[in-house]
Amino acid sequence: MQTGPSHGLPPGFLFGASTASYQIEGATTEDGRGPSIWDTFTAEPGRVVDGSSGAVTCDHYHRWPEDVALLRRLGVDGYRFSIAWPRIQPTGSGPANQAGLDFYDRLVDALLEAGIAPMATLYHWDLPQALEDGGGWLDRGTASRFAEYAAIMGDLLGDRVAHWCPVNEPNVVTLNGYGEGSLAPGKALEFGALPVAHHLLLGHGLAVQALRAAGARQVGTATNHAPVLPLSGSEADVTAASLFDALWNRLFADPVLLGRYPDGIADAMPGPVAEDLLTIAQPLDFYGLNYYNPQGVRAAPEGSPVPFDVAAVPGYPTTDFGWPVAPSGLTDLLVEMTERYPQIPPILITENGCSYGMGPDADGVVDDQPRIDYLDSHLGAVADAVARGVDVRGYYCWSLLDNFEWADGFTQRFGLVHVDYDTLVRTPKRSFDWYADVIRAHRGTTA
Ligand code: GCO
Repeated sequence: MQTGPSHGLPPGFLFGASTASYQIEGATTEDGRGPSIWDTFTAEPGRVVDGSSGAVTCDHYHRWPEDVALLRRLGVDGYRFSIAWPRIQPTGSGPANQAGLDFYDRLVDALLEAGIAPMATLYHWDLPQALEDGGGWLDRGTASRFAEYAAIMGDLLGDRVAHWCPVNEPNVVTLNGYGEGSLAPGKALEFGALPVAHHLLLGHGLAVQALRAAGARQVGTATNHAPVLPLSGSEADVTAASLFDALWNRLFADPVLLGRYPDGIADAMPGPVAEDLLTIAQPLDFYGLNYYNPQGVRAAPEGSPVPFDVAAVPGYPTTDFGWPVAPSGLTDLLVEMTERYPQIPPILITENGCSYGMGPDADGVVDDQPRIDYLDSHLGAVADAVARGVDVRGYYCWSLLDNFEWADGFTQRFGLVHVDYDTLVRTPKRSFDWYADVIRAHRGTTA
């Protein structure tokens, strides 16, 4: 594992940071924004551990110039943000809301003026509630509405956004949003959620086509992937891990990269699956993947709704979120993806980061050395994968700002910048300065 200023990463390697609309923007009822499934979900008692929501969060909607200035100071090559569909189409269809278009138009121009390449995610989970009322991702029509929304954004930003990620983590939406219900829209359909995966994948393919038709430059993905490890060598655990790997990883990567579902899955999918797979398997300019940690799996007790239980892989230090710190898992994942999908396009790490809760000390310094260690080791893991022949072109740290962490509310802090949610004061952490130094050193050594 290489550490040091530039970690031995290749010339032209992109360093970035990531955020998402519902997690940082706030202003959820402003300028014509319609309600999303996360506005509904967070209003339901018990859904979010601290009872919070993204109603205000970082107030990025009003403070975006300050946040762009932070990105400029950080010196990133790229910035990944997401567009709130309910700001663009308040009910998920129909004419675009001009105030919503204007917000992202200004943000993108400010990023370009700062020399930062915008990476736009079209769907980072904030589905317009009106579409959920009509079936949401269980309904095939939502994939068509998504393509219409993609065309609107492609027409507006296609010539200025450098990278497009249509759908963020379709596996998390499927399994956690519709399968077991811990995330919006909070449905616990178990295997009944499989049509959601198909419609998200179909929406991805249709959106790629719409973005390309609008002149988009580089289109890819942002799928959460993890090495899946059986928690014992028992046949039951190995079988359970193989099933979870198929559902968490292959259910989404196989159709996009191979044009087919894993064995036994296609028959469970709705509609003209073979025809849809031709749409889903649009050629991509990059494969974006989000990595946090390997996933441990054991067989579930007899009679459980699904035959696997997931649990943290033991034997690693953990973040404040309890997630294993396993940089070698990132190297393993990148090598495995390249072996499983020999035609995979260049890879971008569209998310990687960690939750550590320290705030400003008496001197106003946020000493988050564990985050520095985490980022250092994971950049080294990327360099190790590159040294083993994997074509990784960039790394986007999750996240620029502390922000609303979904069902965990404000209890987890992933930011390079600390946010005081009472005053909304931003305080760059030591990891912010460290990352800025890494980026400068890399440019210096590879200019
Ligand atoms: C995800 C989402 C992010 C999360 C981050 C930490 O990967 O779940 O893309 O929105 O906030 O990953 O959980």
